[in-house]
Amino acid sequence: MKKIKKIARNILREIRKHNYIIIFHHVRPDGDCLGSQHGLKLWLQQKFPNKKIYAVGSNEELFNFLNFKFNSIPSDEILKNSLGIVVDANNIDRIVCNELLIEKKLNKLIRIDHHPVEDDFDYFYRWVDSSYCSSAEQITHFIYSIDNKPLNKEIATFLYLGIYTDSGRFFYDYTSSRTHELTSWLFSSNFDFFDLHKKLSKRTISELKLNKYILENYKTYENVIYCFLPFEQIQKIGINQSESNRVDFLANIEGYDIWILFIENNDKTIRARLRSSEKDISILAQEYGGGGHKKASGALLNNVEQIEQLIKKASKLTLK
Ligand SMILES: [Mn+2]
Repeated sequence: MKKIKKIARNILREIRKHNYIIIFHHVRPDGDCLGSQHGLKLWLQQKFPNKKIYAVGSNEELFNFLNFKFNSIPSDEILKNSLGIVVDANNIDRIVCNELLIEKKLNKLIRIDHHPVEDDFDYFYRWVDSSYCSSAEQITHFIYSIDNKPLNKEIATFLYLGIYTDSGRFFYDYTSSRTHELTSWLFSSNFDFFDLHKKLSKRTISELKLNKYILENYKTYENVIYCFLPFEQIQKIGINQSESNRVDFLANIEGYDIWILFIENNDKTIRARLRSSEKDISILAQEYGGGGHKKASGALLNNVEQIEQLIKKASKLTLK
């Protein structure tokens, strides 16, 4: 508790100094970066009604049933005087609206992230801690350490979205007693978690078709199970790129502790979604221009030939 108080003090000090705060999310958004961004935005707006809090970017149609309110890009004058907060992201090319950071230069920039990855930007302050299941858990902890009375329902919903989705519904091993304690506190706001669960569980016919394709076309190599999803298939099934990201269809098959989905892009490059139940696949992902968590990483391949190469390397990974 002592540590979080210190971190919160450091972040709060910078927030207090700035009248404008701009919160950024990462490319190909997910529940965690969006939930963190909008939960933090609404809380800051409530706590500091005289400040102007901006959420920049887009939810790209994701979780449209939630009321994401994005702001347009503020003027150069405002940008110059503002504090930027990057949530759930590290490298500059992973941040949406990064041109604001590269060209315009905000006054100061803070990174709040649970990815154990070094970044390549001149952050004024970093709170990077991979013991958190999600950035939303960090934001929740930050808020709780400042003010632990029940949140308003909308803020609780956003933060819970991030925790629930990034922890794999409290499945992954970085789900901790702290995760549950903070979630318990979120529940005290009486937000409608059941309604959210139902909406998050909805599946479409396109997803069913995608599942069918994967079930019919998966391959195995030693302990690796994988599937290649050609771009023309994605189009045929009628799903967008982010919906096609369903590596979980290959998860937890006995005898296969690594599962990978390869998704071909329009330009023939291939996004690889790597998962593992035991081994650290993040280093392999880094070799292929990606990274992420030990057991959940992403990479970008230049061509189909690299698939076989990556699979062979994956099969040789050992427990460390
Ligand atoms: Mn995350």
